[in-house]
Amino acid sequence: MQFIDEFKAGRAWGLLTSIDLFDCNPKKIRSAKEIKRYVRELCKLIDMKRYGPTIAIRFGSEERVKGYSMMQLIETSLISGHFAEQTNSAYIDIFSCKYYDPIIAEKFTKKFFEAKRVESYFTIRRMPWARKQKLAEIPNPRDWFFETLELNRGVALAVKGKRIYYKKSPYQTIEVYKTKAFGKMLVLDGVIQLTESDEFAYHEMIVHPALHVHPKPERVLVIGGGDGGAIREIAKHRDVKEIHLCDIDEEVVNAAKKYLPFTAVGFKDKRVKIFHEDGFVFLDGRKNFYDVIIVDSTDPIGPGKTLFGSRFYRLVYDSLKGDGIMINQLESIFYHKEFIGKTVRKIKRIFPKLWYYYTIVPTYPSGMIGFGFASKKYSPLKIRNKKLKGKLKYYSKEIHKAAFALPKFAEKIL
Ligand code: SPD
Repeated sequence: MQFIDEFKAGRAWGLLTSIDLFDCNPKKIRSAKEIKRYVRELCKLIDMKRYGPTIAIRFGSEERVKGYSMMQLIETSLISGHFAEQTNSAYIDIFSCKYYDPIIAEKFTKKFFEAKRVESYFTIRRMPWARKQKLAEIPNPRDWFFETLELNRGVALAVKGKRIYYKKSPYQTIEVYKTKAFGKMLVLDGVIQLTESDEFAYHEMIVHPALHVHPKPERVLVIGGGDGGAIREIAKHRDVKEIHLCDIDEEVVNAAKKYLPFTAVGFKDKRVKIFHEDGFVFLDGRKNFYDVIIVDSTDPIGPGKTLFGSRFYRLVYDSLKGDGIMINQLESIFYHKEFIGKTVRKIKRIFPKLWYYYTIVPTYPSGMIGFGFASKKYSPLKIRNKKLKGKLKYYSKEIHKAAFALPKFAEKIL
C-alpha cells in the first residue's frame, strides 16, 4: 500500500518528509529571499495553505550550525528548515496532516537548492487502530522508480534492490534498474526508455510497419536507438543488406551491451555498422542514400530535442532515396496532442505524405506511444508479405492496419 492509500483508507493522519540536502548552491542557502521563495513555490506545488509569514533568521553561535533557520506554519501543520553554511547542507521537514506527494516535494526541494545529493526519510503517522499492522506492509517510496517528467503525471514502478548502472555521459544521465514487474529498465535523463518485458511492443512497431511497406529496404538507418532494440528487429528482414546505427552517445551502446543483452543482441548481426556522430553531421554526408530511416529518439528534451525540428526533417528527407520512408518516435496522443500537431505540420511541409500510428507500451506514462510514418511514395496500408528470420511477439498484418486507425479525438491531429 502506498502512503496515499493509507490516507484514502483513513488509516493515516499525518505525513512527515525529512529531506537532507548536501552540496547545495551556497548562494541559495545564504539568501532569506530565496528561502522564502522556496517555501512559497513548494506550498503551491504540494497544495499547502501558508498561515502567516515565512520566518527566516540567520543565527548560530557555533560555526558548524551557523546559517538560516526557516519556519512556515501551514493550515495543516508546519514546514521548517535549517541551512548549514559551513557544509552547504540543508535539513528540511515537511509535516502535514493533509496528504501531499512526498516524492514531488523531495524532487522540487533538491532542484530548488541545486543539491548534488539528497537523502530523505518518510514517516507516516497512523491511527491508533492501524498501528498494529506491520509497517513493512507500506512500501517505502525509495523502493520505487518514479518518472515525473511532467510534474502532475507519470509512472511508478517497484524496483528490486539497488540501481545496477549509473553514468553521466557528456550528453545525458544513463541508468539501468531491475524492476519487480517488468525486468530490466533503461532510463535516460529520468525518462523510461524501455523495460525488458514490454520493449518488444515498441521496437517491433517502430520497425516492421515501414519494412513491410517498402518493397526493397536494402539500406536502413536508425538514428538514436543505442539500446539496439530497433536494430534487432531490422535484422529479422532478409532483404535488408546494410543496417546503420547513428547514436551520438557511445555510453548508451556500452551500457546496453553490458546490461541489456535482450536488445543489444541486434548489434551482433554482420550487416550492422555503428556510428557515434551527431545525426545532423552524419546525414549531411549521405544524400539520396537510405531506403528507410528510423528515428528512435528520446523525448524532445536534452539530446533528442533537435530531432523534432524542421532542419532535421529536411536532412532526413534528402538522405532518403526517391521512394524512402521515415519513421519517427512521436509521443502520446493522450499527453502531447499539441506537440504532435506542431510536429506533424513541420513534417508535412517537407514530406508529401504523413500518417500517425501507435503501439501500446504499459510502462510509458500514458501506456502508449505513437510514430510518424512519413513517406515519399508508399502508403502504409499496402502491406507486403515478407518471410522473416526470427519470431515476432506483437506485430502482425492485422496489428499493422489497426495501428493506423486513430481514436476520434486524435483524428484531427493530421
Ligand atoms: N517517453 C519515452 C519515449 C522513449 C522513446 N525512446 C525509446 C527508445 C527505445 N529504443
